[in-house]
Amino acid sequence: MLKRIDLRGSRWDPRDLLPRAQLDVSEAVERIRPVVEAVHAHGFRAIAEATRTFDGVELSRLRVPADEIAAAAGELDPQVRAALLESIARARKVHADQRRADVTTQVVPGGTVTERWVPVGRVGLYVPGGLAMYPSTVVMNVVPAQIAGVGALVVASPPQKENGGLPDARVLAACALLGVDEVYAVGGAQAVAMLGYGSAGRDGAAEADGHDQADQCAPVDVITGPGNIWVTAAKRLLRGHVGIDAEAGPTEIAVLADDTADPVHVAADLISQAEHDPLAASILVTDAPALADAVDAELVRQVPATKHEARIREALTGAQSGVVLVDDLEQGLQVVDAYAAEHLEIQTRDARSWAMRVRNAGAVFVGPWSPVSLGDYAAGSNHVLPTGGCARHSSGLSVQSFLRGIHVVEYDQDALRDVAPHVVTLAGVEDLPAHGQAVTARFTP
Ligand code: HSO
Ligand code: ZN
Repeated sequence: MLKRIDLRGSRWDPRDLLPRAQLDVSEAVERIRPVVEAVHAHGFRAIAEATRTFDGVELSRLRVPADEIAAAAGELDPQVRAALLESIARARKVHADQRRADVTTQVVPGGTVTERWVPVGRVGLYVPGGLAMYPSTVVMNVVPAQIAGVGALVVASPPQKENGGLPDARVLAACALLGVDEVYAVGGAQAVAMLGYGSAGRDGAAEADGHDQADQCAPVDVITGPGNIWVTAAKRLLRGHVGIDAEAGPTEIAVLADDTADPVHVAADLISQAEHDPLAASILVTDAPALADAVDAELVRQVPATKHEARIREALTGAQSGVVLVDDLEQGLQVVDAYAAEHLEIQTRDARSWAMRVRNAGAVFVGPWSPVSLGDYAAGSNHVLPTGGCARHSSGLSVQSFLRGIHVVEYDQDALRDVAPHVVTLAGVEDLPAHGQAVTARFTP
């Protein structure tokens, strides 16, 4: 079922052999620009208008009442509740250890630089409604923000006609379990614009429409969370005005395996991420041709039994998926490093030591008992990870994503006097003598 790429004995650059799906966001940016500008200008009036047009819902207010959020948690299936609570507890445990301490470096006697890690003031999390509705993603975004200590955390999610114009009940329940009580029933580009600019508007239209203080969404400093192409486009448009997380592309799994891997497991794992999206990439890199054959046979056996067979088949047979045959695991490591997968499984002898040599991957899953879907839900790790090769330069979502490092510089008179000649010299080299004078003025009577 998987296309085969044979790199044995070859000197080809493996990067040329694994195409990635491309999404054209720039065109979508032009389409949503008027919506974003209208929300900036008119606030609530424009949000309500866009919601009428795109969601077919008449919004009388934006904010979801607290009792509706509590009710959604109350009605949650007990098994789902227990699973979400376990996922939250494990994620909290891992993310709590990520919190960086402030560090003071004594540069010279009397001269220090302290790096303070300061949480972002207000964070907006966009949660999609409809098809790609993942309560687990609410957990993965909210937990690191809360542990970072952000001042406020608000959620925006599209109103659902079936839920009386409220966001999806499972989204509301996840918010309740996480202690998030500021939730807005707004979706799409208008939600991103509302998070970035607030709902008050600048021209009084919102006020004239009766949009009162209690219903207002104040602007946030950072927006995170997945979304469709319109949401992604709106985030791209607002980047700079607010902080934005990485753009999420179709999900990816690469498996580096040798002849000890179990083809049943490997096939199941390749299928698991293909289930997300017809554009998802599933890649097996192996030095064992017999394993490649066995995995393929397993795919042929397992795929017809899957619930989302059509999109799984499309993903597995797409240009972005395949088996790469390599001479040995050393070459395999080069291939997976060049690919820089969002998720990388190592199913080999001595898996841990191979895993520790990986340079580029969003997250690495080691050995036969650590499948990617464990990480998607309940390993404690974060599942918001860099896709499209961005693992070469970026990390997944973490506590760090919601902190800023501020350098606090404190020198005393002697420490400044000592270094003054060097400052003057460098200021001279850059033809900025006033910089040097700002130091020397302190020592000239
Ligand atoms: N594998 C997805 C996350 C996810 N899986 C959510 C299931 N629900 C991207 O890491
Ligand atoms: Zn997944």
